[in-house]
Amino acid sequence: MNGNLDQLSINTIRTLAMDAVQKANSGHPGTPMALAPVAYALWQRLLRFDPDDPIWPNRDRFVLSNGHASMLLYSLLHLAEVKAVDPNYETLGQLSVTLDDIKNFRQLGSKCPGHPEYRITSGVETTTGPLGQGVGNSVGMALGRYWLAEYFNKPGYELFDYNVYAICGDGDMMEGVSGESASLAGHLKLSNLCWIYDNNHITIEGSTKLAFTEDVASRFMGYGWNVTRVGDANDLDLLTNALGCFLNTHDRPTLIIVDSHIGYGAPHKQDTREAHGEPLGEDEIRLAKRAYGWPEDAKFLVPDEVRANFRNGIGKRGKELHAGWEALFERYKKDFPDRADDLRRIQRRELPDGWDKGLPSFPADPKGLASRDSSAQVLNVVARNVPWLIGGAADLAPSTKTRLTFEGAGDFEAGSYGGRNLHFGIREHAMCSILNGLSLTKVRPFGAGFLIFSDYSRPPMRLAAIMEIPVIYVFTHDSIGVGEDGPTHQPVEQLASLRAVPGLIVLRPADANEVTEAWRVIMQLRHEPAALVLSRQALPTLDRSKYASAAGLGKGAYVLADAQTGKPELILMATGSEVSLCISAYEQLTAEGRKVRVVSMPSWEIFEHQTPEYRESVLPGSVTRRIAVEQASTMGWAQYVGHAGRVIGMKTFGASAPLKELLKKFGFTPDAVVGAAREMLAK
Ligand SMILES: Cc1ncc(C[n+]2csc(CCOP(=O)(O)OP(=O)(O)O)c2C)c(N)n1
Ligand SMILES: [Mg+2]
Repeated sequence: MNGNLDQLSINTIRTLAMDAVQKANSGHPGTPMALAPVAYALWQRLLRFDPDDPIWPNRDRFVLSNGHASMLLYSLLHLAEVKAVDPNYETLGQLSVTLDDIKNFRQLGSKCPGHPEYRITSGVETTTGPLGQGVGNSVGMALGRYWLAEYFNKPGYELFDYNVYAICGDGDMMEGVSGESASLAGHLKLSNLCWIYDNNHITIEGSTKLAFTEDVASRFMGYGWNVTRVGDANDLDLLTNALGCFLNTHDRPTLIIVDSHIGYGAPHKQDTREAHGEPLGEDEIRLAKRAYGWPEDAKFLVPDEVRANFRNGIGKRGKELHAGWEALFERYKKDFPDRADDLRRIQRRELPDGWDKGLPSFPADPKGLASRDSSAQVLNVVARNVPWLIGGAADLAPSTKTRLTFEGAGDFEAGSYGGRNLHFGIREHAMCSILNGLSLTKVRPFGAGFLIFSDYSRPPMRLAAIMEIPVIYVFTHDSIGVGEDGPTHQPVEQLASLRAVPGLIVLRPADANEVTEAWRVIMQLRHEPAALVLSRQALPTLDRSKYASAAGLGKGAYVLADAQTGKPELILMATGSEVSLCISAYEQLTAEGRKVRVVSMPSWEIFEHQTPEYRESVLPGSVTRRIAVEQASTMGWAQYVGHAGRVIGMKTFGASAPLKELLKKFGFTPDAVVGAAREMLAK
């Protein structure tokens, strides 16, 4: 009888997906139909997940990297009766995904948006849809478990031993980020990681013969993975054996290649590209239901015994495992109260007490230091105070100065997973995708590289912003200040493009003390990713007894220097290295009797969060003579300088030359700024 119950449950997943896509008149029915048995075997027989508490810290993670197959996940969340969690991490008792949500698939307000979205739907571990990201995230989640285990587990207290499962398709396999991530996962021997590859030979344009004929198994064996095959996606026992093989592999990640038939059971659409992304049509649905032995005219049918089946399967197992873990944690709390408190804070994205103690303040110094160097000092203090701040660079730690150098910081390596310095290799895309996975694991991750190569990281950065997770990016070598490396390494349009990402906080501090304040702001973010943009070259440390305190950075922009008396005639505004340039121009103009204000503007986004009154006090509407100075694309500055204003920025790529010559060539000298100001004042 159980065989029938399995089949009935699998067909419930299939028909819910078919019906939801048909009703929405858009979506992807074929892959949920094909993968229903795969996901069912995993969820019912193996997954350690408590539907009553989908954020239990040691739950197994399930990632649907082929996010277009979202109805597969929504059906599972509904049938397993996963409960909703509110933003305060409280479970609400109600279902995360109701049958009505499924009936409103892809409609405004439904918990079932087109692609799975973390934060919208409890039980969705990460937002997927951009192919390759989910599997990239899964590496971060797996890596995160190793780190958490080193930090929290004690003899007799195996608090963290969860596994990470990711289902992926041909598209995920083709995207480079999956290769980067898999390479690193193999190198690190993350044996808690299992990818299940839906080898259906179909993508949007048709057969994979068009563009994808590589030997995936060989490739993954080359990465150091354990590779196994399931020749029939409908064979639950084969699937269970393959998953067992994963569980018994302790020295490497596992790839299970599953041969499946997209649109399984639909007589005219199975194995076709049409099954990928179009509703099947009422007639075809009826025929597929007939093939499943399903009532042909029933819609959104969930037999009672199927609900009971999930309750007795994943529901019962998850509840027991979770209860066992909670009992263990109760004892842990008594034996290791500090660590237990750390875990509570991590889960709520809270900082430890004293997280900001010892933050450096820097004395005035006309020569100064590069903001990457001041950041190195601040980061090392913060990281000592916040044990779960971990990260690394894409092979650029010596250049980005992001290495944690204090005693005990250590390196995260295969077989030695307690270190806090990660080594991503030259894989910017995977790095940021992995950072998302780490952040979803709730440790506080940072990743570093050259600002120019933020372009290689944009897809996961964008997803961090969509998911509202506080990933930290440290981007150095932020302008033509790079000098001799030339235009390939000199960012121009990167600042504007990062500022264009909704929710991403971009900070470009002007000197060492602004760097300290920037880290103070970044560490307190709980729902926004932040990009800290730093210079390679030295920046003068401004004399804060003469100019305003760097604490103004907390408001995004602040009046750094002002007219000696009365209202300013002109405002100079800048970020980063150009702030001290504006200060030089200010001193000269002030000596000439001009009334000038300098506004340091390290973060547009934070400034935009301030009250209209504060913004008006910094940039009064009545002062229309305004000049912005930034070694970057001028795009976006018009909103601050207005019609009468001017922007001194980059209109072309840079060039390879010593910095001094570049500054002259591109007009970033005190004389050029003073000249522009005089011209404007003469009008
Ligand atoms: C990065 C990215 N590029 C393109 C797309 C558009 N897209 C969505 S699904 C898909 C085909 C995916 O094929 P496969 O992974 O084999 O999925 P299947 O049809 O087998 O479910 C494409 C190109 C996307 N979602 N993400
Ligand atoms: Mg495919």
